[in-house]
Amino acid sequence: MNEEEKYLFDINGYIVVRDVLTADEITAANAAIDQHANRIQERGGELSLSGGSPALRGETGRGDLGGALSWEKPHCEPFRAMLAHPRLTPYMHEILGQGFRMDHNLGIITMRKGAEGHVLHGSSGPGFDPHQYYIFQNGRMHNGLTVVAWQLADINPGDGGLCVIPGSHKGNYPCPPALRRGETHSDFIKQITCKAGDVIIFTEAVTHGTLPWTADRDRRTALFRFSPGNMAYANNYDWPSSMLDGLTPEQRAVLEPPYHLRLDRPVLD
Ligand SMILES: O=C(O)CCC(=O)C(=O)O
Repeated sequence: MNEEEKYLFDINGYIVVRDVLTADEITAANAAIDQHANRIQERGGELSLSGGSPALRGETGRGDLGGALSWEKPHCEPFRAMLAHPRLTPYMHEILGQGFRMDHNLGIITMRKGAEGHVLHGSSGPGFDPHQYYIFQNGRMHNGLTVVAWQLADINPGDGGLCVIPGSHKGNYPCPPALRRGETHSDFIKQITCKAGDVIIFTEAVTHGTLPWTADRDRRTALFRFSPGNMAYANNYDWPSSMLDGLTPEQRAVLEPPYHLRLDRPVLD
């Protein structure tokens, strides 16, 4: 992570790393999703994410697809390769520190044309959230829960998808409810555009959400959440053997439970 990227992450709370996946890798990941498309669960009713906001309303819910790290070979492989990807590891070391770990299991987000958005949320002020934070101390940043979102389809201006209020990870006042619902000051809400193969990394402290999906092509994002190696947000890190079997030592290192580096925690090169 170079000085320019550190600067951008520090002021915005997110960064886009371009062209991480090759065309073949994108094709393989999408083929794996196609193969399991009958397991996509579209949110509706109480699981709706738009909070009744007219600005975020849609005709369908967001599609969620889990379990990809346990899928049969070759379909698990494109996603397992994202766990400890050599292009991403230097960013994770800078943002989360050595020994970083997967905190929440991988979730694939799909959105069809007309899918609703998601109310903005984030964990900056007024209180300090000891699991999801952004602080800068002793010449470097320290982050709690951090999202790594792999894009498997293009996201062009106006399509919708992930949006953030840049810089809000340093906010001290609560985000006003109407702003969280996308109903006021929408010029401060930035849609993050990218190409298939790009990766967006953002701190859970930055206020973020989802804009309704308007493109004919489906949105497809493989979303991981990572924490520093000493801590956990989620209450489960007893990963099933179907997920662990056949992993490389590097991929397995990222699935270690939380504990101190000093206790022989495996560290990626
Ligand atoms: O649409 C996105 O990428 C944001 C998802 C999100 O913030 C969440 O699921 O909590």
